[in-house]
Amino acid sequence: MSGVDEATDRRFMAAALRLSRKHAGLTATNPAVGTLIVRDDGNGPVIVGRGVTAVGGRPHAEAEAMAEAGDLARGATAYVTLEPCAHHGRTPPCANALVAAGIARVVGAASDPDPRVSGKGYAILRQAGIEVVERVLADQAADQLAGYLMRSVSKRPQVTLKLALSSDDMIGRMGEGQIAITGAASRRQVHLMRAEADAILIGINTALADDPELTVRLPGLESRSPARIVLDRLARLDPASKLARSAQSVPVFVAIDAEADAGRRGKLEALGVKFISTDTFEGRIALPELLEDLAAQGIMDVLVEGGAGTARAFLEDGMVDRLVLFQGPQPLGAGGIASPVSRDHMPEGFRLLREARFGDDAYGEWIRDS
Ligand code: AOF
Ligand code: ZN
Repeated sequence: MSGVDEATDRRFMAAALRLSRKHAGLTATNPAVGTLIVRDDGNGPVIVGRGVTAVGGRPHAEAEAMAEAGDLARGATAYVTLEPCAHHGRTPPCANALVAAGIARVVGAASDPDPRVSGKGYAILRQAGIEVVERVLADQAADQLAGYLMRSVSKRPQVTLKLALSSDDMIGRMGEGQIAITGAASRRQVHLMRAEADAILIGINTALADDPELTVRLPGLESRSPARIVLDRLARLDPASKLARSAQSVPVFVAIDAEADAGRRGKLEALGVKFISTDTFEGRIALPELLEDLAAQGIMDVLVEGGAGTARAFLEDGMVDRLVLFQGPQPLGAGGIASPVSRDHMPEGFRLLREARFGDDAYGEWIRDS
């Protein structure tokens, strides 16, 4: 398939990137990768193998795709969203497996910063005489793999801060708990974001005021709820809360410090709640250290869902990488809690990545230029 035009390569890479999202949020500690094996026997290109990184991270995407392609892999092109691995981990290196299967051409999107792989994966392929094209839809791949790349390079997860704003840039009303600001279409989108994250994080004030469940409640995706983390220095989470009561089915981690009361801890522990011991600084959990800890456990993508205090803490510490705003059409007016950010008040260094509409709500996504 030499001499394939660039548009065809981009088309199949786009398909491989879409495919890779299938297991986003399910592959930690590994990145969610996609692979397509495509061959052209004279009648145009045909997909003969599809693979995504398996749930739990192994087998890798390439192995899954080649298993489907079988002998049809010989002479075919492999589209890989991440440089194929070069190391003997718990599975043999994908680069060697591609060579052994007789793949003729490999088209890659993102390079792998993992020092065991970086550059070596592509080198193995080239040494075996395989034609390699790198960086096809590289920006799109870097966007999708942002959490993995962030963890590999900066040793912390990517933090996405999501806020729902009223038309007058408020995020709620004092003492009123959960109130509807955005509509059903936005809600579904938020649940999809949850499904693709490794963890959802909130502050104890939101946990006490709203009693949220923070699970994925989309038909067919109910099993995709990620772990839930509460910043709760003193272990004040109510044992009768939805979070604590559902800890057996979806993990709940409470980030505490040394002052947390042993009795409170015991009650939560009996319900299956787990604890993360953290350092505090001026009465606040040290976020950089907590994030480092989460990264060390393999977490790549953290979705911060509020409230105002937690959002502000992450922003002030410079720990927000991606900002997502859902803005409803109605004002909240007097008594509203002002959002720490809005369309017109973006923290410095953020640029608009995409905009959309969900029902009556406006959606905007900004990322920090590193
Ligand atoms: C691939 N294809 O689908 C993924 C890759 O612990 P291991 O042995 O599974 O290796 C983990 C590393 O493999 C991870 O850090 C990253 O470099 C790569 N992930 N590689 O060829 C895949 N998920
Ligand atoms: Zn691999």
